[in-house]
Amino acid sequence: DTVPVTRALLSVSDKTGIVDLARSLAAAGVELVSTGGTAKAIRDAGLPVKDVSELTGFPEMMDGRVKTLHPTVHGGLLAVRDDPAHVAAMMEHAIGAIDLVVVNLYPFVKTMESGADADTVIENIDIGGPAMVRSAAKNHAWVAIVTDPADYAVVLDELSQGGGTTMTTRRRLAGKAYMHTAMYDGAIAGWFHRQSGETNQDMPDVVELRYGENPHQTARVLSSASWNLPAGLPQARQVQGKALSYNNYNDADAALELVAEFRDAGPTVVIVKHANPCGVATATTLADAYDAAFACDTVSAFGGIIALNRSIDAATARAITGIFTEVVVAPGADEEALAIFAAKKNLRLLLTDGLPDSMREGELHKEIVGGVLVQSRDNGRLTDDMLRVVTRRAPTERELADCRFAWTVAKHVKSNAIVYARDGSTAGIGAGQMNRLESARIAAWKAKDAADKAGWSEARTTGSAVASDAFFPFADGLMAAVEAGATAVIQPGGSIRDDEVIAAADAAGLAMVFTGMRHFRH
Ligand code: 93A
Repeated sequence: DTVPVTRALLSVSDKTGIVDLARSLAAAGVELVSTGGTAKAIRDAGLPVKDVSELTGFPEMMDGRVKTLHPTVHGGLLAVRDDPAHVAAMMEHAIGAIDLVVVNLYPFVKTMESGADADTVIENIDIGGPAMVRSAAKNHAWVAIVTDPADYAVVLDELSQGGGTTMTTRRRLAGKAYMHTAMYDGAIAGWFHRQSGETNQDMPDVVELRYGENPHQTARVLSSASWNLPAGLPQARQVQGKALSYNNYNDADAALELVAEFRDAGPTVVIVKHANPCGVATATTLADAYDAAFACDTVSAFGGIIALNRSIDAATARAITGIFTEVVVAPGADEEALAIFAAKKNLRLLLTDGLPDSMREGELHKEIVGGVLVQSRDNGRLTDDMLRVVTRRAPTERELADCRFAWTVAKHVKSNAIVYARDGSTAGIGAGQMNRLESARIAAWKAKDAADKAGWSEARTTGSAVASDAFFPFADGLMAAVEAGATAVIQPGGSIRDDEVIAAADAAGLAMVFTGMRHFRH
């Protein structure tokens, strides 16, 4: 499967190493064919080279837009050399085979990043180059395609050893070639997407961040229209404040994802710290929702990340700026609100293009040693027919509404998650503990602490509904909720001790519903 190289076509924008390559190829007796600028570079070095226009019988024309787009070139690249019909066609039309193609493309990304005008950027969309790359890569059974100067040595090495390129190398180079054109088209698609003005025009596809989760880690954020992602933080318009850090992105995304669950609900505010919500509320006005969310945990809310499900008004902006907040994300803000935020120079304000669909398809990736774990997004949605009342007492309408609310929030809390809610507002959140009992206790303790700080006579867990992201393995976690004053429980069910847990709930007069679905988030 070694294919000798008799003729090579060289057409490169990045001319790094091309003359050396041409010299070695010429020395090995390879005939060189080349496009204008590349041919000149080779000729200037005193090496023999044939112009592609001599092959095609056409001059390079239309500012070089049409140089290699010709059957003589593509026939020479695509012909199956042991197919008699292909060989006959080559003979009939005087098409000579091309065994090696060295191409790299017009510098689209460099031109775009230099701030060039649209006409210049468009002129740097390579057409003939990718066509040759793809033709040669398709026909890698006969043709070697090199798109990276780093591979020149590999090809020369093989030529010097056995007089031809090996199938193993040609196959590898073909894969690399398609990746090259795919990335190239992805960058072009991204540029067009941004031109349409729907997104932040300043946002390149890759933004280097100062550091990662910790200062000794490197980080960047990628955004690409070609990945078919919904508009999120990378495309949001940042109105003010310093550039977002890695942790800002991570936390703000957690807040945005949670508030997106309330896209069609009343005014809703989410406050996030370290990727966990520390207060979530839905109310009649956005300012009331903020107050209720803030009241859930006034300590953690300091330096928090806030996401809102509708355009921010002045009253809400005033409330938010009452304490130090890192990031605010919302679909919009009115003039008065913008002016209020402007006085807080350090606050990063991001306006998104609406809210993402919380039920959209998508995959989550996590590196593990030796591989990558991939799962689909947690799009489990609670519907009425899933709810099963397991206690003697059924929840009241208000309890059921709070159960649903707490359940939605719990989906976005790291496991083990326990969320108390009352009247459309979280009352206490327990996150990330290694056992459920501790999460239940922490959530209740935090609710009590909030009540003490606010001077309320009782914690808001009194009369609340409590959601658990997975089943209570024992009755103890449930009893902690009873002690905190919860009157209704929503949980998946499915423990071998469900009977014990249900009996404990009945004994305490609780109403409990099973969902049959859990929301682990690790
Ligand atoms: O303008 S093109 O899209 N039309 C073509 O027919 C064509 N053929 C090669 N661009 C074309 N190329 C590109 O020209 C190659 O991909 C390479 O990047 C560049 C090399 O031009 P030169 O040899 O004149 O510097």
